[in-house]
Amino acid sequence: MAPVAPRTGDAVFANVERVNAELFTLTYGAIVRQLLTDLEEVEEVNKQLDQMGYNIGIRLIDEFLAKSNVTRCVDFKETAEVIAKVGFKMFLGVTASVTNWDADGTSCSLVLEDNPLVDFVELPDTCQGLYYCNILSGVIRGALEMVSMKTEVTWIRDMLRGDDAYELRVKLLKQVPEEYPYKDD
Ligand code: MYR
Repeated sequence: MAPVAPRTGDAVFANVERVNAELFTLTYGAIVRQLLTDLEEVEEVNKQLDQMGYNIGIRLIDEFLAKSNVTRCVDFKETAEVIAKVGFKMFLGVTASVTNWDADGTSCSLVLEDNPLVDFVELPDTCQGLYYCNILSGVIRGALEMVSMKTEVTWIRDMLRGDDAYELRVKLLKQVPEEYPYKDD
């Protein structure tokens, strides 16, 4: 019998990460399914997923800033790149492309070719109108609000609805200037 070769640390870690990712994906699916059962209306499920994401986003920003060492972005264009390349990588394990900027640089699209949230997912016809990944729009909205940016985040394309990619539109509505905490005398 061939001896059992010990797996290297890297191989074990990669396996643990894969299992964690699958567990995360399946858990998210179970949450969506439960919301569909409890709330019945797909519109209500969309709202609830967005709100859950927002609640996560307002907390997750601290972890993001602490772990990423990202400093203040010079403008919204840099912020969008940071979300797409650093934020998505950190929390979803994938990156997004930033495209379709509007003329004044306050609206852009984040396009995901690969979306781990939808592995194993197939939506039945009864779920028409569901934005399955709506938690993500809420996360981005919540996280940005904590760094003084009010945004509107909406889905433009969704592969679960037959589109060719996942595309989120992020629109900067208002940048609240941070207050200087001390009074000048
Ligand atoms: C700043 O200018 O203060 C830095 C702003 C960086 C904001 C980054 C927000 C990260 C959001 C992560 C979203 C992950 C979605 C899965």
